[in-house]
Amino acid sequence: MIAKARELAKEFLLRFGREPKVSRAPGRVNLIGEHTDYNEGFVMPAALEFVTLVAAAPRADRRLRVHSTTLGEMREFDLDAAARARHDWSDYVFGVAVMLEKSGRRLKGADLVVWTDVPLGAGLSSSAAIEVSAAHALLLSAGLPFEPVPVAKVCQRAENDYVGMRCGIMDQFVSARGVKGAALLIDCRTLESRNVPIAPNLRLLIANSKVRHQHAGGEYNARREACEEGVRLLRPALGPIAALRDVAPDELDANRKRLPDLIFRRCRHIVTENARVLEAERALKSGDFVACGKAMNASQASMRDDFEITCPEIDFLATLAQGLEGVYGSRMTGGGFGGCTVSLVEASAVERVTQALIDGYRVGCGRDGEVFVCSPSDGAGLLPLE
Ligand code: GAF
Repeated sequence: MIAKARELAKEFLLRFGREPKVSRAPGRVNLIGEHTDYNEGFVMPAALEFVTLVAAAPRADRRLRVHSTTLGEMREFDLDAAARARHDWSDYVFGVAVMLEKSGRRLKGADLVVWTDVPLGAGLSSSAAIEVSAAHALLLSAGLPFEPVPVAKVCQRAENDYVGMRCGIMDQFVSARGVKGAALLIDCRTLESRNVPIAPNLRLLIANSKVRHQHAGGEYNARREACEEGVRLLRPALGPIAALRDVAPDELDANRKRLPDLIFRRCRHIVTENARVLEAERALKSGDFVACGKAMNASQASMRDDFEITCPEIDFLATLAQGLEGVYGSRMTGGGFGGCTVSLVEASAVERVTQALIDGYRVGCGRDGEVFVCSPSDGAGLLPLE
């Protein structure tokens, strides 16, 4: 990555005629805890080695100029002019700039060059990676500190209010605050996190189905609304609950008749998923990998049957992995409707499992997937160029 950062710095020098600093922020894989973040519940993601780099240097005025090496496009933005989303990649950068300023952080103008190797549209949080990396670069250019959790909240706000996606805090949090060699158990209500080390004999294997359903954004927001509706309907029975985080699985069961079946099933996914995240944390910390795998498999079934956010290709990959020797558990990771699965695998089985997934997917779904091992990495930071 340092070689890539140097290359990017050179490109910056050629384009803008001065030396930049290079910020990095990773994408993520979520081990377990899907759609629980905006229900104020628990999640357990890890930061990936795939990152977005932003080379940046301050300007004397209040203009931002951003070049994407991936798309070969340049966009400009005036920090003092009215903010208007353009509905393209630059919204992630300018949205973050707008929200940093709204949070009281006075920015300087800057030139930026962006590069990424986070697979786009694969459910591995390419958007959080660009937001957090841009935030790091903009703050550095302005001589302001990068505080991971507050900055993650600003980036989430950029996505909610500028880009228009009602995401939770998970992706930005782990991109800002991830820890090498560990997943993070994040309490999305208190925003406290605990490191959950991944044992040396384990590997996180990601299988990219290369399927992405077009209506994913609308379906995501619809799931969020269903959860909010569940809370409204449960309040008369359970008192002043703020979110599904406050509902235990047996309380939900006891009030089943208060909810339409669809809303009940959406809520059941969330309340049981929260319990599974805590069980997976316990299991990983005590070396009980079989129990962790069981929780992952149950999560996959719940996403498929209750929350209905999987798709046939993802179900195929997860079921295939679950039946292979050396695999403890497998499930879809991320927002859903395509993207990737994550499997917890014995290190010694990685090659065999990888081949079985590639071959099986081609035969079973007629598609070429992609499988890679993920080593949990650190969250955002400055890359040394020396
Ligand atoms: C997307 C969102 F951005 C996250 O906040 C989270 O809700 C996730 O989907 C589902 O767990 O990545």
